[in-house]
Formats: sequence, C-alpha cells, structure tokens
Amino acid sequence: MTLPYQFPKDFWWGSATSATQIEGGASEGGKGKNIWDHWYETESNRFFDNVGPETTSDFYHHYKEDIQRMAEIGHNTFRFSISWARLIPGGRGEVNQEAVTFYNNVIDELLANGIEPFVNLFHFDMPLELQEEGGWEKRAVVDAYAQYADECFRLFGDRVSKWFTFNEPIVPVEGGYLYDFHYPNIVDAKRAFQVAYNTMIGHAKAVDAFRKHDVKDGRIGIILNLTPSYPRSRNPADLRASRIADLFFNRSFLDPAVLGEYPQELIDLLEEHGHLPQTKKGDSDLLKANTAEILGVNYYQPRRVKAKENLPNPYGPFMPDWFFDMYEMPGRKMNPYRGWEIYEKGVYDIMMNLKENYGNIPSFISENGMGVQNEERFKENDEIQDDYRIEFIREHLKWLHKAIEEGANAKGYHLWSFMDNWSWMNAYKNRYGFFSVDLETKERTAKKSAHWIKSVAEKNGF
Ligand code: BGP
Repeated sequence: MTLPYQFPKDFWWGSATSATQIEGGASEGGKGKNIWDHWYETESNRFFDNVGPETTSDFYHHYKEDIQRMAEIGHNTFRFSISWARLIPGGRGEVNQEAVTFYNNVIDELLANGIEPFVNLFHFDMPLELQEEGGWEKRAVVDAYAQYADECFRLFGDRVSKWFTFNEPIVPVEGGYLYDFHYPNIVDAKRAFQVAYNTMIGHAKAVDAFRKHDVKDGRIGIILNLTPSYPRSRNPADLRASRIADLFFNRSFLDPAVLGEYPQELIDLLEEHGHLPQTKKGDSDLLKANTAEILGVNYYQPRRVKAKENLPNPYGPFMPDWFFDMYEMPGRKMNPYRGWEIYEKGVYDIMMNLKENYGNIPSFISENGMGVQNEERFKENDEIQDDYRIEFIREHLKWLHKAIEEGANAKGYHLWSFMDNWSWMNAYKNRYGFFSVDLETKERTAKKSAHWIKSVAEKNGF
C-alpha cells in the first residue's frame, strides 16, 4: 500500500548530534581541551544555569545502549562528530589511541545495528592550543585541520562512507567574531570574514585529502544552516535587503561549497567596504576543484528581512547589519517554547533552490527540530507527550515530500537530536531529543515522538 506521504526507497531516517554536546568525558580518555572546556573554566556564568560540557548526556559511557535505542526506533543513519581535541590532543601531532578505540567502537556498534554512520569533522570545537595560535584566522591552523581530516579518513574511511567537513561554519563566525556568543568573543567584521574564508579553504583542503583515499562509495560534503530570506514586501529596497541577507548568511558558504566560487555581488560589497579577506595564490583553483558531493541542510527558521531605515553613521562593527533589519511578520507561527519562528515551507523553498541553482546536489535535512523549555511539564504516565514535536516534524516532512515529488534530490531527514543534550551557551535550557535524559542518573526515556518516528521509519512514510 502506498501512503499519502511515501518517501523514496532507502530514505535516510535518523538524527544528529555533536561530540561536545553529547559525549561528556571531557577530561577522560586522554582528551585535550577545546575552546568550550576553556571558556567554561574561565567564565562559567555565561552558560545557562552555570552548566558546562563536562558530562552532558554521557554518550562516552552510554553509546552502546544509545545505539540499541536508535535501532529500536528505526534509524538507518546517525550523525555524530569526532572531537578533534579527543583524537589529536593539542590539535596536531600524535593520535590518541584511546580516542581511536572509542570512535571505532561507536562506528562498529552502529554498523552491527544496521545504522550507517555519518561523520562530521568539525562542530564548533576548536582545540584550545590552536585557538591560542589564532584559530581559523591563521592558515597554519587550516593546514592542521586538513591533516586532522586526513587522519580521520585513514583511520575510519574503511567503514564510514559519508563524511562532512563542517557543521554550520557560519556559526563560529557569527558567534566568535561578530555577535559575542562563542569564544573567543571578538567583535570585528573584517576578522570575521577572514575566518569565514579560511574555513572554506579548510573545507576544500579536506575534500582534496578525502579524494586521495580509497573510501568505498565515499561521499564528502558539508552541513550548512540555510535560513531562507524573505523580504517584507516587493518594493526594491526590501528586495535588495533580502538579497543581501541571503548573500551573507547563505550564499557566502553555499556558493563556494557547492559551486566552487563566491558570488560576485558579495565580493564587490566586501571590497567596497575594505573587508576582503587575505587570499593566497591557488585558492580559487582549490575551491573550484573541491566542491561538496553531498549537502546537509540544517533548517530551523527563516529570516524575515526589511530595508534598513537609517544607515548607521559611522558604520558599526557588524557589517552584515548595515544593509537590512529583521522584521517580525504579523501572524507568523512561533515555537512558544524556544522563541523561533516555525515556517515549514522553508524546507521546500530551500530544496527547490538547490534543484534550480545548485545542480540539484544530493542533499538531506541534516538538522531540524524543536527546542522546548521545561519539557517535563508535558509528562503524563512517565512519558513526555511531545505532540508539538510530532506535528513539527510531520509538517516539515510534508514539504520535503512535495519537493521530492517535484524533483528535488533530497535523500533523508535527521532530527536534532537523538536525545536531549548540552547546547553551547544554552546548556540544557531547550530540550530537543526523541529521548529525554535525566541529568543526575543519565537515564534515557523515550518521548512520544520516539514511538511515532519508529512507525514512520518502518513504513517509510505516513
Ligand atoms: C544548531 C547546531 C546544534 C544545536 C541546534 C539547536 O545550530 O548545529 O549544535 O545546538 O542548533 O540550537 P540551540 O541548542 O541553540 O537551541
């Protein structure tokens, strides 16, 4: 029987996580420090409830049972990230054998349970020593990253075929160099663009290294948080504002990653304001030759944009903000528990844009999800009744399905996240998982959505 929303054969059902957010064991197993360990040690008050990443959901000790649970709810794929500071403490040099054993165990356990591992190399967690050298602002750090990537392909490429160079590379730029919500808390647009540019050079170098390995059915790509930009009106000023927001927040990564070059309009804008990053001879060829073969799309919310009413004079440090303002669309649907707009059709718009303008690159929804504060209040008979999450996923899936029907090359859907986990400055404020986690005992409990996704995955639709 065909269901109203039947997905293509071998559709990827799963969820996404990241090392710092789920592993814990931050000072176990020979792991070096990354910027999160350091920032928490020095400024714990910047984290919600003063909670840091030392233990989080403790996947480090619970991975076996967690992977069993993934299999139970029908996952056929699962994304995790490798902690650079765990694998290579200090960021370059010797590989830490305990870390190799840990990641080997995770990969083998996934495969034994019929779950394909999707491995991401960098999810905001720069080794501290490399940040102290200047982080992504420095080419030497980019080279260290390429070596780390190469090491990962060598160690795990015999069993892992899907690889991602970065998760949301714009976030460390915005958080660390523009808007002060990530370490190193610098506010400087020129440096921000250097970081953004160097990250893409790192991506291209990692892709280049990957192609020198013989990874069976290997595919390498990148995961971007795409926030479709919608103008307040069709008047030319609003349209321009929206186009520029799209240039900065989507195309500054999407174009070099998928097309191998930056949009000319973005280059012109940066040049006009003296913000062009330093480049090296050969960079353009490197970018052009090493584009992504697969694209992960993290989609949470759209960006509603209107023209700037008054241009700041003098211009402030936040270059992107010189050109547009955000705008709250009347009647928009909100996630009342997190404060983000919910606009399910965004999934469709993103996928059709990829189809029309980005060569219909194979893609998937690599994160989508609903953060909820104080989720325990929805508990009945020992189970969190997260009907709001079920509805959220279902409505996004309907639009994804429509895009596929119209020819989009979308291969799967991953929820953020498998279980409740620690989130950057927000710590445990917003819960996202199919499973809740008791922070004291680390006990995991399925939410209603876990049972629902199991039935969807089993029927490959709904
Ligand atoms: C994405 C990140 C994830 C995760 C998620 C939820 O941007 O890739 O790491 O944190 O957002 O966001 P938050 O925890 O801030 O609600």
